[in-house]
Amino acid sequence: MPFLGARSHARPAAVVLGAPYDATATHRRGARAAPAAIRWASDAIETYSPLRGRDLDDLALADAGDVDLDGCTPEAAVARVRDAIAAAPGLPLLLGGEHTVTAGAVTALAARHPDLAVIAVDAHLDLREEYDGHRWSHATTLRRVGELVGFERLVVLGARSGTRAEWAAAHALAHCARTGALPDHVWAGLADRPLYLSVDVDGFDPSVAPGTGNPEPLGLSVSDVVALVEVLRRGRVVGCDLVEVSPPHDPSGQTVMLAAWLARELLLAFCG
Ligand SMILES: [Mn+2]
Repeated sequence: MPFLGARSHARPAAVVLGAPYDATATHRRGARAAPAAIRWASDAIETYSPLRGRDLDDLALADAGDVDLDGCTPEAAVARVRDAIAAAPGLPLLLGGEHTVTAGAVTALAARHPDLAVIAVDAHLDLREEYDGHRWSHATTLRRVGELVGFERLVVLGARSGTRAEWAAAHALAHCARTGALPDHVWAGLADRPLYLSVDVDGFDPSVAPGTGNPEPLGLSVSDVVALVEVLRRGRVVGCDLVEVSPPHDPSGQTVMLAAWLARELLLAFCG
């Protein structure tokens, strides 16, 4: 079942791509079920966004299905996502899967846009050098992303969990804050660059998005993230993702519904 409003197009302007992978999740697995669950939930919402005054039916939106990540090591999963994103025409929206898959998308887009900057919404800093013996892991993703694009081109919003060493490393970032706001001087350094937005759903408060592997109190509201999207759409977003939704930990379905809604909003905000 494709994402809401997606059809086959000769030249799609935006492409939804699933990355059902959760092999490095240590605490609670389940994110591999998210792409299918989010597509299913998208069928229950409208194609029209009153916030944007736009309709998904106005976009040439395609759904390229899922990247086959069965049995992949984290390195292989990142490489397969990289290749799938590199081959995707138009603006990619990657539906994780655990946060590890973001590194694949950023690798592909940084090759196409050498001055790419990355804005991550995440409760966790994900700046560990390695985790459980793995360099590629949900807990090291933003370290790998920073190595790819430069830590001075990486912003983390909603950040409120990390080791002492990660918080020390966060000083090298362009910006890192528990809130979702982008200060003017930070935005000034990003506004002219191609941008990638990675939304780890645990950046939201657990009261808003309980269905995730590692929920953390004191998170962002939906309005916070909508306000961030409103700022970013004034720039040039060339790709985005939504990761770490875990349907088995989402008993009411509210996190999956939020994810489907947010996916629609991201497509309508960033697809020209
Ligand atoms: Mn996280």
